[in-house]
Amino acid sequence: MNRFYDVIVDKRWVRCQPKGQIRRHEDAEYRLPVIGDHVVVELEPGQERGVEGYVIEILPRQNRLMRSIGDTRETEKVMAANLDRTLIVSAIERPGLDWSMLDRFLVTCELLDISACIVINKVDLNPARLNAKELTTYQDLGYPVLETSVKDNLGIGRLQALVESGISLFAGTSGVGKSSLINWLVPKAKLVTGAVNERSGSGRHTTTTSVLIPVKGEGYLVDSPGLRDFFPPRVEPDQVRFGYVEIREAQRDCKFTTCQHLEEPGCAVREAVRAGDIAAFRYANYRFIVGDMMQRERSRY
Ligand SMILES: Nc1nc2c(ncn2[C@@H]2O[C@H](COP(=O)(O)OP(=O)(O)OP(=O)(O)O)[C@@H](O)[C@H]2O)c(=O)[nH]1
Ligand SMILES: [Mg+2]
Ligand SMILES: [Zn+2]
Repeated sequence: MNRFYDVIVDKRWVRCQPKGQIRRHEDAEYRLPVIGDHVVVELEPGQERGVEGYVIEILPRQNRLMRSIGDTRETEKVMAANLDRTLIVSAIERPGLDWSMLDRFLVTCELLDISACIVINKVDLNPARLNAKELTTYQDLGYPVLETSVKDNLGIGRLQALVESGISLFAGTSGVGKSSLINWLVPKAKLVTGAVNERSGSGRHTTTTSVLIPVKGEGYLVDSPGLRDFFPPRVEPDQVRFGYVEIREAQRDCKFTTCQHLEEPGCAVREAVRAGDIAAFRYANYRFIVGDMMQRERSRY
């Protein structure tokens, strides 16, 4: 695979290729550079057309965003590294909101210790949808929720303030407006954006590779290709509970410290769901993810 990696060296973009040795790294995660990586390059211009250097080492990552892919989610993929935040972008319509996917994304960020923000774009298409009770739930849990419309020029100030430092990854389904939002923040980025299929309401996977875009100040934005779906990387089923802010809090009162909040007696989490203190849709997603992790554990052996 002859992929190129554009690396910033002394404020200048340098086109590089990975050197063979990194493919033999003992940790499979470190065999391919991902966006956001800090790398060691060997400058060697003129070796091959357009190539100015080689990536010889990937420095240890402060964090990395991962997801599982494949029908049985057997493969794990590192999406980006050294992120200061992930902006999970959804559209109010075309395509519409998918709360379970958003939830799986948020849980992943919690488990991997990456701060997550929720961006609801295209509010011009149906402002009334902003009253959805799920959005209030997320706000109450402490997640920043930004409402934007590129078309009506709404919400740019808050978005700008949020991304002015550090690395911000824009992620989400195809067609939600990730590239449009980045163009709005950095007009000279001139990213290609694509229309959404009128009939199916789904995007067309316009962005095909992740790109890093410097933003005024000292921040970087990462545009990424639209995801068809999103599943967390594999964790022990009994770790999923740590991905839920409100479950972490409520489980202190469970009878057993090992409680997974499924059928155990004296479960404070299920009690909180009954009382309406924990949103039923969040708990339902929790059960789904735990079930999925159990299933994956079984299919490994
Ligand atoms: N009505 C409306 N349309 C928008 C808004 N933001 C983006 N769009 C349109 O939505 C379509 C998809 O936008 P993109 O920016 O290409 O979406 P994307 O998330 O980058 O899609 P992929 O690259 O395929 O993942 C384009 O036709 C945009 O013009 C908005 O706030 N309101
Ligand atoms: Mg795009
Ligand atoms: Zn419990």
